[in-house]
Amino acid sequence: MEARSSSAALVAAAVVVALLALAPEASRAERFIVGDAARWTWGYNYTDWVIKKGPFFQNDTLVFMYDPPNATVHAHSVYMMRNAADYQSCNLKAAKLVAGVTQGAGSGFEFVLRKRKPHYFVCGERGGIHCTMGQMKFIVKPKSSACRDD
Ligand SMILES: [Cu+2]
Repeated sequence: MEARSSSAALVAAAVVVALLALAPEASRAERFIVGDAARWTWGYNYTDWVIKKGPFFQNDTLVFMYDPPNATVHAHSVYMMRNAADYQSCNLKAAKLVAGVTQGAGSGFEFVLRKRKPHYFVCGERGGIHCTMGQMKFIVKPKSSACRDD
């Protein structure tokens, strides 16, 4: 009886140690609402937002929040540009749809930064006008999660 309960305690202790070992990795990834209170909208400077919020690390999550189109709200979306040139010129021809006009509703659309490459995010609405005139564009290049020690 005594031996059984102490081995159960050992197992419990081992589980706690295993969970503690996992916890830092999980809790270190951060979650960002793109634009904070402004959310994903026309006319906000997301390039400044990235400078203010960065650096970003691998496995951080970006949350894009925007209302679905209705009588009073313009549609927004999220596209990823293939390269810096397309990003600069807001050329959507080769862009990849990340989140459609209804996907930013509710708790928003979550994008996990899994790769350590530049991510060129833009809004693809109105043929690129939200990107050019509306400043709905930003670049994030996540650093290795191993570098997160601040
Ligand atoms: Cu837009």
